[in-house]
Amino acid sequence: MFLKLVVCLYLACVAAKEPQQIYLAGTFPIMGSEGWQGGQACLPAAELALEDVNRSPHLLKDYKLSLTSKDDMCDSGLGAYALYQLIYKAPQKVMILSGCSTVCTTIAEAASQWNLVTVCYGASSPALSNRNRFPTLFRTHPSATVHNPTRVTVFNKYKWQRISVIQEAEEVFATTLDDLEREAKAQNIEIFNRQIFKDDPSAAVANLKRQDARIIVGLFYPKPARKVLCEIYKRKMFGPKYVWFFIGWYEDDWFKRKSYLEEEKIECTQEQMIEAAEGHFTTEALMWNQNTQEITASGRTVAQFNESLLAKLRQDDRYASTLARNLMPEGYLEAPLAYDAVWAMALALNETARILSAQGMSLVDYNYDNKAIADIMQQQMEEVKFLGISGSVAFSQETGDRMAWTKIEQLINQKYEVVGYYDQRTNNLTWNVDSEGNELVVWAGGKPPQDRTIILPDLQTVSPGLYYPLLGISLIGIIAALILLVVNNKFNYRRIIMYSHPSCNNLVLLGIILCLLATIPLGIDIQWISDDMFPVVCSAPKWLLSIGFSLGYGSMFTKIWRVHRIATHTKTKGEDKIKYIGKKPMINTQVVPWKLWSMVGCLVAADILFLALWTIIDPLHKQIHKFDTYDSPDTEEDVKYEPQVWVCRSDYHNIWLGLTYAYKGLQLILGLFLAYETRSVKVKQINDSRLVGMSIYNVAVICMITAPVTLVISDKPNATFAFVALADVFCCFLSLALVFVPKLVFIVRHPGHDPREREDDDERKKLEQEAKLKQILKENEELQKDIADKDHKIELLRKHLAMKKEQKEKEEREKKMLEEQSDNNNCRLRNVGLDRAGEPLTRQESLRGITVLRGQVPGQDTTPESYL
Ligand code: ABU
Repeated sequence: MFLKLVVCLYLACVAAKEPQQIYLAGTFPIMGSEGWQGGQACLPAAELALEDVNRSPHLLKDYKLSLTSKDDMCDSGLGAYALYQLIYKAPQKVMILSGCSTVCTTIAEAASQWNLVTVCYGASSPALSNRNRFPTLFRTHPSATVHNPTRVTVFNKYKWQRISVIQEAEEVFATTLDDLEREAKAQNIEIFNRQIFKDDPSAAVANLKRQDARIIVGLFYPKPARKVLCEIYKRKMFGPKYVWFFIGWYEDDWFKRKSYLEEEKIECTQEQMIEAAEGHFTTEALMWNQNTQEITASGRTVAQFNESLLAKLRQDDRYASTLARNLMPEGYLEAPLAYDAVWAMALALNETARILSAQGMSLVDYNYDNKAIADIMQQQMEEVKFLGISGSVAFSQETGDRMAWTKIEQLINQKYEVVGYYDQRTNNLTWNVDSEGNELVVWAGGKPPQDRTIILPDLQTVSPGLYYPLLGISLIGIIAALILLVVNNKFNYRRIIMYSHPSCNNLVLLGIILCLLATIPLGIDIQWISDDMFPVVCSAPKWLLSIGFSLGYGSMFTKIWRVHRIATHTKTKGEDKIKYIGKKPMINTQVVPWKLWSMVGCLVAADILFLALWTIIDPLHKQIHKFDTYDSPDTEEDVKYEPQVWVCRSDYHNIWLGLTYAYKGLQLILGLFLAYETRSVKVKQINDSRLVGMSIYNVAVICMITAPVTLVISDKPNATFAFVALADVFCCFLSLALVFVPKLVFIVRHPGHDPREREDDDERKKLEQEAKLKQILKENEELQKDIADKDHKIELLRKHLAMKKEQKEKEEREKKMLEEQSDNNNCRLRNVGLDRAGEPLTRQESLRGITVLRGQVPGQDTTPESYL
């Protein structure tokens, strides 16, 4: 009996022993205006947990767990201040409970210095998963990164590949987006636009619009979210073309509660906010155990917890009125996390107390310098595992994070409807459907929007209405040139062709054909050309026009050059080669064909060399020039058209072009000069030089206008083609008309009889007669000389005779005198003899008037002569 009494007294004594007070320090964001003010519902939930812990017979039975709390307003500065107050002010705190990410980051980093375990119920920042920086931190709130796999899975579901992001400048959101970027990249989804803002999101939203953002993830606290939504409304970034993803833990009426809109001076009306918010998606980690009837570790079901929480909230005047309208205070969603955070701390402390008790210590022995007890607490926290109001609670040793389900909601008719769930552990997206198997998601445009405006290339090619007529004209020109080529060779025996240097004209025609052929690749529809063939087709006009120009213009240039050479040469050295037809001078000289050919050959060779060097060193390739987009005429389709021009360019295109223009320009200018200089010169062997000169004028002027203009309009295929092809066709046709058509017309008009050819015969006869006359005159001259010689001789003879006669007469006179003196009879004999003969004396006269008297002296054989 006595023994029974002693035992009873002992038991009564023990029972009467007061439980030891241990304290938790807590910060709750309640009255702030920025960030998350989830303490409003989380503080009552934590208090509820404390009540349940203290009531529980299995937990901390020798202790009473109390909470000393302060409002940190989700402000890191205030949070730090609250921490120091709570730590430095008695009583001793064993653990810290904290809320939003901003404050949790500050507190958890500092608390480890006091060997304090921190548990955060409302911090989602992925930055908090860094065990090195936050070694004593645990949190019941899932990391915001749990939303990212969910988001990426939804992006994949709707084949959205180009995502934009707008975030408030807070570490929690920055780190969440870093993680989203990693997740997206792993799935080949591009986060192509990331906008950050601090207070005013207008510029950031404007940038999103400007950059054609369509699928946009917004990460911000509720207050900036309202500002963003108003900007969305102002910029009309809602409706069928846009999809917005917001954070899911905002209050259900965050976008339309009048008091918020008024307090925060939101520049949009409630109706506008509702209109802009309609259809947006939210992702949210499941913070409430979905089985509301399941009994949790605390002995409560989720439903009972909810009931008790609401009852507690209703006792608070601040929330009573809104609760009456079924509007929950901020943090209601996270309330189970706060409850489970306290419960987890209690469990860890309970185990720590058990361990300490075995070592003859208790929790009250803990102080900020007691690392040993702190380590036990830390270890026990890591091992906590229980079924909480928020679901299964356990902490990852590496990060202290929770794994959780996420739900996807859409605002349909101002109400959040759960449209799907995502299980991070199994990577499984469950998309809710109605009884007919249709997805619950509602699309404003009847179908999921595109992730970008579809920009369709509008390839600007030469319009067929322009191409085909010019192609037809070019082909006619080619046929005409071929006919003229035949005529030029078939009738090359005719003077009009023979003296026009037909072989040179053949080269002109060949050049014209090449130039006209260039029209084909110049305006061909390049979209049908394969990439391999593109450089060939795009460089073909350059080759054809260059070589064609060198052949055609080069031949004409060479002719004019020769005419100029002959003219200048004749002036200085060969006046005799100039003939006058009427008053016009005509140079008649030999034109050696090889000189013409070699010059044209040099020009063509230079061209081929230049083009070959261009092609080898810096080949032409496709370059796409894009222009400002324009809207599709069909407003229903989300399409814009982007005009594009495919051009043929080298890397150093302008240098090559400059060299080409310089070289060809020189030819053109020189051609012009020579044509002008030889405008009135006629060379018989180049009878068409003046027509060629006229052709050179035309070609030179047209080319000089066309070349610079094409540089300016090179991005306009129709204009460029029209300009180049017309100039090409015009030059070719003009050359044909000036140089060849007159010959053809002449031959047609004079099929067998060429008046100019008769002129030729007459001229030949005249020349022959002239030569004969010359010969006769020469002979005459020689004869004259002969006669003069002979006259001279006659004169000499006459004088000689006269002298002889005189001498003879003198001798006779002397003889007669002698005879008369000696013998008078002998003197008479002579006269008698002559008379007797009776023969008459013959009298003869020479051409020169000399009279010769001849007679026979009787008895003598000699016939004396007498000259008178
Ligand atoms: N669910 C509230 C999260 C608040 C924060 O991370 O700051």
